[in-house]
Amino acid sequence: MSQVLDAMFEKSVEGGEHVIDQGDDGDNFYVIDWGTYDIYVKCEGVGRCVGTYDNRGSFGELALMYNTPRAATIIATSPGAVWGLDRVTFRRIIVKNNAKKRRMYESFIESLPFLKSLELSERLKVVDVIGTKIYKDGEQIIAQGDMADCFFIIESGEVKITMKRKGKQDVDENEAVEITRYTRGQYFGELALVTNKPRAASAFALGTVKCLASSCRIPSIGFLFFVLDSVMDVQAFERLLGPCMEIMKRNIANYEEQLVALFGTNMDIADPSA
Ligand code: 1OR
Ligand code: 1OR
Repeated sequence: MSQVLDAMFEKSVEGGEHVIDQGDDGDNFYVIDWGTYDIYVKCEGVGRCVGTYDNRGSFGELALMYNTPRAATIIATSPGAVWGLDRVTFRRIIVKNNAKKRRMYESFIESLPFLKSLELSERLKVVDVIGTKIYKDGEQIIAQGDMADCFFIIESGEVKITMKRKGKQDVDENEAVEITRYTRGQYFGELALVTNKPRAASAFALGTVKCLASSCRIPSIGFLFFVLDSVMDVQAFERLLGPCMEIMKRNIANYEEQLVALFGTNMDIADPSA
């Protein structure tokens, strides 16, 4: 941690400034301190805005991790500041850490049915952006109604998913209905990322649970989590799991059928246009 902190430098950014240009060689990895940034990707020569960062997140890791040209252009849409980490330090720490994680998780990731539409190399990239989180018995992992920024795959233990009835969002968790349980190899927390809506249900650990997850970010030290643990944020989720989206959407259609069966309403968990 101290190596990373020592190596990081602050850089002020003006509105309109290109922090990264697509096609360039990678020099630094950046963590947003503040400011808003657009992500542009060229398609047949024309730049298209594919996403934004709003006062948090990080970018510029791909070119450094995979020795490839910059995959996108990042333009500040307001004044702001970023923390930079140079390529050499980034590679020394992150790439070494990733190699360790790949050795640990390769066979587990390969066994996950919902990732089967990804090539092996793409699956290994999923490993690069996840960290491990351990929850104690009874601990809440997801709270219904919260905004989402991460997604979970269970490595061990059991997770209970509960839901409050429509119009009763304020009631105690005790009055929530258990709707399903998940164990090793299953995932949850994808719905809010796919639909861009608040969490549709709550998740609790039953016994000790170990998840592969993005570190749910604590704003002030969030960037350290990224550097040390890696986060699977919304952008990384879309970029890496795009090919699995169809499987996830099919499963979401199942949630809706179950919802009607349980509560007699579809509660609008997924926007049909999403
Ligand atoms: P980099 O080193 O290639 C540009 O420099 C950075 O933009 C890249 O690392 C990522 O950190 C960030 N596709 C590629 N790069 C992206 C994307 C992205 N989003 C953020 N970056 N897509 C957008 C996904 C919402 C996929 C577009 C097809
Ligand atoms: P999320 O990001 O909305 C809560 O956070 C997670 O619970 C959700 O993603 C799913 O991964 C998971 N309806 C909605 N979410 C569900 C459901 C579900 N089951 C699991 N999750 N239904 C249950 C179907 C067996 C339908 C409602 C009864």
